[in-house]
Amino acid sequence: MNTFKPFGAIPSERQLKWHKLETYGFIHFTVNTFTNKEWGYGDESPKIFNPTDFDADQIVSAAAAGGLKALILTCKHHDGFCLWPSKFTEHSVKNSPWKDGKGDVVREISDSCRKHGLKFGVYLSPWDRNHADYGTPKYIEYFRNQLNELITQYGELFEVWFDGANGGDGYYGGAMETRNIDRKTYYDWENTYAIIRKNQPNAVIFSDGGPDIRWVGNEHGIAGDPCWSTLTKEGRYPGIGADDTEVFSEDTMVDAWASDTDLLNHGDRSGKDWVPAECDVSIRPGWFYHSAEDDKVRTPENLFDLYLKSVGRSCSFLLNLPPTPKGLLHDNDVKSLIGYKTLVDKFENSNIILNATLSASNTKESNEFSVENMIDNNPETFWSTADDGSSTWIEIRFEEEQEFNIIGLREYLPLGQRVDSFSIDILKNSEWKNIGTYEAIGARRLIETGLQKTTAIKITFGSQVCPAISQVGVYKVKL
Ligand code: FUL
Repeated sequence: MNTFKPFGAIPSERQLKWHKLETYGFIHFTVNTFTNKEWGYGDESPKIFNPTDFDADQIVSAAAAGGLKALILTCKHHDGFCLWPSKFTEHSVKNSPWKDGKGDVVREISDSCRKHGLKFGVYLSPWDRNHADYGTPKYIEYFRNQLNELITQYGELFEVWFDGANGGDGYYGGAMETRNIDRKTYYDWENTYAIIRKNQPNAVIFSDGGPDIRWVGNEHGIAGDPCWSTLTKEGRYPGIGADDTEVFSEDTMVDAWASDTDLLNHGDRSGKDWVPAECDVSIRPGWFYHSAEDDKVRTPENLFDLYLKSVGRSCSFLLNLPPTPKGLLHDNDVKSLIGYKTLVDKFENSNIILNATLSASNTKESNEFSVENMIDNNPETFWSTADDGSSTWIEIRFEEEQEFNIIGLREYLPLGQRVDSFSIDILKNSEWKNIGTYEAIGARRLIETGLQKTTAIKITFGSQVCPAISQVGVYKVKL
């Protein structure tokens, strides 16, 4: 529709689809759910995996009620136990008493996701503390065989998730030793990614090194301010930030990436590639279910705050929901999730932009790029100005004084992240008063301005090329 030249790195088709999801969930479920651990050593008997009331629909419908658009399941965590009956190992559900060894958690969750209109993704831990061959080329064959099963047998996937924790002590078929691998070369990532590209061209691949989606550098669900969607991918791979001599453990794993976390948290404005961040966090302190944490479930208010600090900083919000040993989500988690969705809905419904009159410093050519494009609810249309890259602005005027505490903006992503900075002014006693200056917009920017009262808001953009703004909103929520 336009004659624009994109600015800097731009997203791929699969990344554009992913950007639309914004919030989705993680399901951490494995032998750890039954041993009350976070990381299994790999020596757990498959017999302990026996969820008495497993109900994929209860889990998926709760996620849907929380507004989540997709789920990623830990098909295999570091302990190596497979939630599907893989042909390539005995260490799976086929040797557990659950459904007499005929069950398949991956099948049930993926089917239920489709039934409830959610997309489905897989977590396959590259590290396997159970497998005797871990550390040798034979394990890579095994790992790829498993990847192949997951990407060919469970329908379309939206995301494939690779953890950076690779190597350390484990059971390893009885060897009970520490095995370290060269994270850069061992998995031959380029050829491993190629298997996914061939079978699941729409799936984004996640790791702390990209290639499509990057880790945000912490497990608290909080993106940096600003958080650019760009970064240079060259030389990056899962586990890149980790010190190779580091032996991972449950306690040190997050700190292990310390050297790289700042870059992941903020991105790089001059990065050559589009690699947006995903903010993962659990609804409870642990990734797996522990009954001792039943009263430590995040509140709806806390989840909404994380939404503002993830989706509102141009990233996705990946919220973990761990099933209990019964194979269900706990009531406390479900309640919180529904409360959170109510807050998100209230926020969206508080947008008063349709009561306003919009104007701008100038508008590019015809009506095709008019200010109305920012309030038409159509992500494919946008406002833009003459191509001079100087500072440009929009004005939002109300007939009567209005209260607000959040300003929202979206850029039209196919043209790249064009805006460097923007500042917000409000009209006070006939004069403009600045209430803040910020960097980066991207997929969605939500700015908490503190409670403001005014009849007019002016947003001035600083950019090297004309901006392409697809949405503006003015909201008032209880924070
Ligand atoms: C980490 C893992 O080690 C945790 O157990 C969890 O799966 C989290 C999402 O990623 O790196």
